Amino acid sequence: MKTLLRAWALALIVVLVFGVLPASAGSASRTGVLDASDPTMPVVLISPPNCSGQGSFPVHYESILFYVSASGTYTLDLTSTGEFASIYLYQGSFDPANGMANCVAGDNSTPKQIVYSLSPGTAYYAVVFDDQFAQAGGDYTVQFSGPGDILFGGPAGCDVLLPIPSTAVGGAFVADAPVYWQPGELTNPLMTIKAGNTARVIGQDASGQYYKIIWVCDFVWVPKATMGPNYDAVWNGAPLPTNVVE
Ligand SMILES: [Ca+2]
Repeated sequence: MKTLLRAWALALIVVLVFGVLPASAGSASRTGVLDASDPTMPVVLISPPNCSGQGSFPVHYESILFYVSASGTYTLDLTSTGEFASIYLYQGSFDPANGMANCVAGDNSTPKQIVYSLSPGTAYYAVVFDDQFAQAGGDYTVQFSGPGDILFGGPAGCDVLLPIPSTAVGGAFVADAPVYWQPGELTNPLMTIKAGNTARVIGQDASGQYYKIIWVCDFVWVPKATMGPNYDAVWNGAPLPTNVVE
């Protein structure tokens, strides 16, 4: 697993630092298994191609975080054991308890396919769920294709694999944040984190102008003015760290 994460991280670095596109330009696929070990969310009802409302029936799901390297129309094709699974697309962030928020597309018809216009610098979540009452699960494959590269940010929650200092505090983006590899060194092509997302804040730089945060399984920097406290139930508006880190 760690090797896979490193490979993804390396692909991101190659693209962002060197502007080089991976060999698999324009298409990529992810496979998975939905079963009782997966988390559940209240089902979001679908009127293809839209999400139409969140119900209460708990369904097992897996979320696939991905980015694209070029603007344009992308296609997500879902195949699964006996067509047991259906798919949602979330833009910017994904909160399973608040499933209508940011749900920009969904399909439960056959074939299961989402066609949507995507942009670089935005996080997308392809959420595959068990669309059967029995919740018996099965195997699935999502095939991604489009004009740019598809970059996987790793499984949701991969930040737990990074060494997180005990002083880290959850913060929330109050404005769209340009991402820096180092203080003063913008990512190129520019990566932007949209207002409303949340991230762990590690500390600030010596100049006091940037926060160091964890984002997509890596440490990056954002302008301090783009972040504020996270007022959720976990962080409850805790002040962001003022310690200087490198
Ligand atoms: Ca699973």
